Amino acid sequence: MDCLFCRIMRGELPAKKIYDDQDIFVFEDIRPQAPTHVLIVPKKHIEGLDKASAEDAEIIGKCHLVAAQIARDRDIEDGYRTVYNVGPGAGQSVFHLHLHLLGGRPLGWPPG
Ligand code: DGP
Repeated sequence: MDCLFCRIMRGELPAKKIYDDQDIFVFEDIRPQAPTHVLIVPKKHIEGLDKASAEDAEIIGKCHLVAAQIARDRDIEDGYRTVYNVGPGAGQSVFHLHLHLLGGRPLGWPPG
């Protein structure tokens, strides 16, 4: 499939891999917005949270648990954020579901 993140996961494009299992691939964001900024990506091609269905519930939950484990490993549990940008109005630019994990600096609220 001609999808940027599918191509990264197939190894056709380079990325700094953090974690890989049968369901999930994690790599460093190419334009980090915080000292930790990684993308947690289900291997299943789902275009975005708005396109997910009940059968995707487990993988969506697993993405969050992987995020929590990475935050633990990186010792950023003082404060981190997980984010799905959904739709162009929220800044979604890659239409393959991905959870942002941001941390390692103070995070303001509300986000922009
Ligand atoms: P979003 O805007 O929510 O769709 O997030 C897409 C993120 O993907 C954005 O933070 C930048 C990142 N990104 C885009 N292209 C690449 C790439 O080729 N490699 C990596 N590692 N990250 C990318």
